[in-house]
Amino acid sequence: MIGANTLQEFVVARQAEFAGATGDLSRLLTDIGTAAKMVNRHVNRAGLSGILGAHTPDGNGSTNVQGEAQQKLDVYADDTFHRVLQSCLKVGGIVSEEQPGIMHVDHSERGQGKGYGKYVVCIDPLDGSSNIDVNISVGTIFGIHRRRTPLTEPTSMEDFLQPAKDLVAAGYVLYGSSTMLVYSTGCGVHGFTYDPSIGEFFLSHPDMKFPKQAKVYSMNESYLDEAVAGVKPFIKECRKRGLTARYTGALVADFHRNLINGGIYLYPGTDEKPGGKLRMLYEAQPLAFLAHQAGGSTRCHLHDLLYRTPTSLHERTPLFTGNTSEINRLVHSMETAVENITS
Ligand code: P6P
Repeated sequence: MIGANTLQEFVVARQAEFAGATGDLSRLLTDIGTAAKMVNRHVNRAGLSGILGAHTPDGNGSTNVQGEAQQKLDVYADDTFHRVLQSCLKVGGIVSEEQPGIMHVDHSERGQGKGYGKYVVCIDPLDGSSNIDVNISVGTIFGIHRRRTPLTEPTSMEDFLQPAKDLVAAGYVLYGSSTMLVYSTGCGVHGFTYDPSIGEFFLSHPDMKFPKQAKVYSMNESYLDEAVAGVKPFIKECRKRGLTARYTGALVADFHRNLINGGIYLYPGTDEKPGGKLRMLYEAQPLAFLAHQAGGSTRCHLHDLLYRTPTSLHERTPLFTGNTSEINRLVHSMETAVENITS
């Protein structure tokens, strides 16, 4: 892609490869890049700009729809992405980890043309926010679906409750030692590194693929004993095979490292929480889409997560994602464990 070095240049240049592309998705992806720059500025100076710590609107803490304590940066990131996406004529509705329901975006209210945009966005504005106060990486995860309902109507559940295989685009922003935006529109996975001195994302990782060999497994091993059958023997086998354990408490950071170095991320269901912790719409599904595009695989226990249709906006799911060879080993271990239990 000669000359397409910035995110905007690259997105527009690749748009030409889609027959009938109108530029709407390119505009939406560019707007997400803009919101990421705004959030990045605050994440990088959180300690200086009084934006660390819990969100206390009335002197008390606040919790999101998940019942999780909200950090100030959670609220800032959610507000920022909402504000930018709301002004994008291509967006008809938004579902966010930080909001209970669908946020409809009616452009006719602001005299900006008729009705609602043709895309919906599912977003975790700031994933791993408990890492903020201790200066460890955090991230944003997003998925974009084409609406299924008429654009003259407000967005509805069926616009959002779609399988990951039907995503139009997905990606993440990693606010780490450097800030990166990684996305796919179904034609490979491409990574861009932010240069704050210029205020642009530059193409740094074209066509990202999982390496053939995995080096890492990522799991909070305090849950190992209660994990679904087959996970524990798999982890023991990983250790024997010399895989290194790395777990940051931020899904985006663990996924990104495993995409570059080769690895598998596991957040299984347990006896107490069979549905696991992570959310389908704005954590598991976008990463499943990216993993597939990068030659990897994703399972929610034994099922291929790409084909699972969510039944609610904040549905949780067990999540195993990474190198296909590791996913296949894990699935074999879980199937064997089930056979042993039932035989
Ligand atoms: P635990 C962050 O809250 C998150 O959603 C993921 O980013 C992360 O991988 C996981 O939960 C951490 O959960 O239970 O290990 O603290």
